[in-house]
Amino acid sequence: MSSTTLTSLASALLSGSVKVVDLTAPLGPDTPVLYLPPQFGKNTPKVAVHTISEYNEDGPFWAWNWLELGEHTGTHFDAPCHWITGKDKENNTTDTIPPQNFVAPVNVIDRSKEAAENPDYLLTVDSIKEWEAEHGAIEAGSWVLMRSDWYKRNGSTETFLNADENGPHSPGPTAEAIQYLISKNIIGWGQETIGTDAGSAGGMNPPFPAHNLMHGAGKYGLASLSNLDQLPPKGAVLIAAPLKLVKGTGSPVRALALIA
Ligand code: 23J
Ligand code: MN
Repeated sequence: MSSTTLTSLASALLSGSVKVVDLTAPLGPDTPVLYLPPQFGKNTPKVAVHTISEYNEDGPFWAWNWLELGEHTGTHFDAPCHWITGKDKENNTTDTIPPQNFVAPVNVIDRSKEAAENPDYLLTVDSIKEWEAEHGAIEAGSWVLMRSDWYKRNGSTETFLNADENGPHSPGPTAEAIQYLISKNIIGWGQETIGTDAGSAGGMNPPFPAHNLMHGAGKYGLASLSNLDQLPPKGAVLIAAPLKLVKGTGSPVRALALIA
């Protein structure tokens, strides 16, 4: 790569012709967290912020806090070791993933209309192929994100999880769609809902296919993304780096996109 590429990027950032879009939801005690029914075991806690000092007798000139925070909370990254299918993959933890993988091109499939009409909407292989016919092929090494505008519900756990007596209702991919994306050798799959899978995914084959299949292929996930309505279908660059947690299975991220 020539140095002029970076020089022109730097000046484009300064002039504002390249913009930075924040794809991150606010992270705090009100952040919705996943709820799994008892047959699936334990749940992750809500965020808690504990004050150490606040310019007082506990620290006269400074304020600082410590956090109680699940790895899979808010806008977050799923590492391959998160799922049993990815547990023996190379470089499958947040501290061993090559940093080159944290910056990549991004494809955004807008299915917000479909999700508004049907909260159980599932993205299919045919629907991805239609998108490719219109916008161009999904290239190896790129992210694929589904826009659903679901992030607009993240102010409340009830609207975000959207559960009734039959379980949660939120959009996501079919197992076949994930298989297709893996065949394209993408770097990862992400969406705006609480996790990378649909609300109905516990009953799919395999259960939670975005987790099972993507991580089994050594690939990554991004969940609870925001503001995907500000991205073009193609041409943006996604920056999403998890904390370098030792043996981490995932991590909250500040996900950013560069758009021109
Ligand atoms: C554990 C079990 C099921 C799911 C998840 C975690 C997530 O969505 C996650 O945050 O990885 S669906
Ligand atoms: Mn996760």
